[in-house]
Amino acid sequence: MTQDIDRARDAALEAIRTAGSVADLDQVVADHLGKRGTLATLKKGLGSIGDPDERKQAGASMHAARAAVEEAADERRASLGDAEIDARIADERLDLTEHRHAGSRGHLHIVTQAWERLEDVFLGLGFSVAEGPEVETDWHNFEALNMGEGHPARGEFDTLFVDHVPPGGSAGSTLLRTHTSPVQIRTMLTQEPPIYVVAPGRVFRRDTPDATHMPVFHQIEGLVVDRGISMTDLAGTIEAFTKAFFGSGFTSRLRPSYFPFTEPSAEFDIQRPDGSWLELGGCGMVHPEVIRAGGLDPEEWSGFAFGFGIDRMAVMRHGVADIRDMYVNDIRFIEQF
Ligand code: FA5
Repeated sequence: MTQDIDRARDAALEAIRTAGSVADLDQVVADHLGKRGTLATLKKGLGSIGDPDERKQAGASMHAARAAVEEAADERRASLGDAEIDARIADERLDLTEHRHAGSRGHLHIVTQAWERLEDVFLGLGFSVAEGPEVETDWHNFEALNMGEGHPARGEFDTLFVDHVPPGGSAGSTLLRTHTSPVQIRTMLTQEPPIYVVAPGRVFRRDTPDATHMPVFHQIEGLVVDRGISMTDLAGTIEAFTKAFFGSGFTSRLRPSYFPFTEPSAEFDIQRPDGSWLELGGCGMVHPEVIRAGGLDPEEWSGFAFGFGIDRMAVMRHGVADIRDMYVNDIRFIEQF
């Protein structure tokens, strides 16, 4: 009997050792220790051993065998469990590190790239870069640009005002610039003509974000003031820019429009190689009143100005469907450009 018990124990121990999973092990335990298992069946036979000493010895062997099998099963379960948990963790592991390229140094944002390329193209056409503040006075942003108080065109710019009253000024006279056009005034007031400048920068409007609008966006302004400047110079500059920036397959056109600070005024569109037209921005001959506000004599000096949205331009160049995509900072979007 004792030999049978030892054999059953060894068989159980071997099966435990080779069990490949916790489920296998459960089956092995059931087969050997369970109610109908090998050891249980032998245990039932203990009562039929006639000799008390032999029965006692067989009982002790049975006890030791079950203890050995249980202990071995517990150990194996622990190590199989650890291995399975490790395997499951490895299997279910999510790569939360979005930045996958070790050593990648990143790059400039799509709008910054467009901004810098625009500067490069205009520098190549002989322009220099001018700047102005983002927090502006009502005078530079509107008044000097021929939009006096109550001018209906002011309503087209949903203006964000700054809670600041300058010395000698009045409430509501400080604002976030609604366009880059005030840089025209600042440049004329500080530079002697001839003036050939572009002024890229951030502008602000109380616009609700949608596929083509942001409340904070970017424009680039162009201003030329010289002697004998005409609308032809404006059209020629726009055309040279269009070809340099978009490629030789692109062309441009001017359409009559209205801005208080230019006369005549135009919208300019570009034509893509597929023949479709896209509106890019506004332009025109600088209004004599604006030349005067810049401290210059409109009898002596004439000029043209233009302004367009850098964000819209980046959207067009890269075929981005929604302008907001450029500002949610999803690395999967940003990485593409
Ligand atoms: C102006 O801001 C004029 N200052 C442009 C100008 C300059 C005309 C010099 C004449 C001479 P407008 O409001 O149309 O014009 O804006 C110019 C461009 O800015 C638009 O064509 C568009 O490309 C861009 N833009 C306007 N609003 C938004 C917005 N909310 N989000 C993104 N881009 C915008």
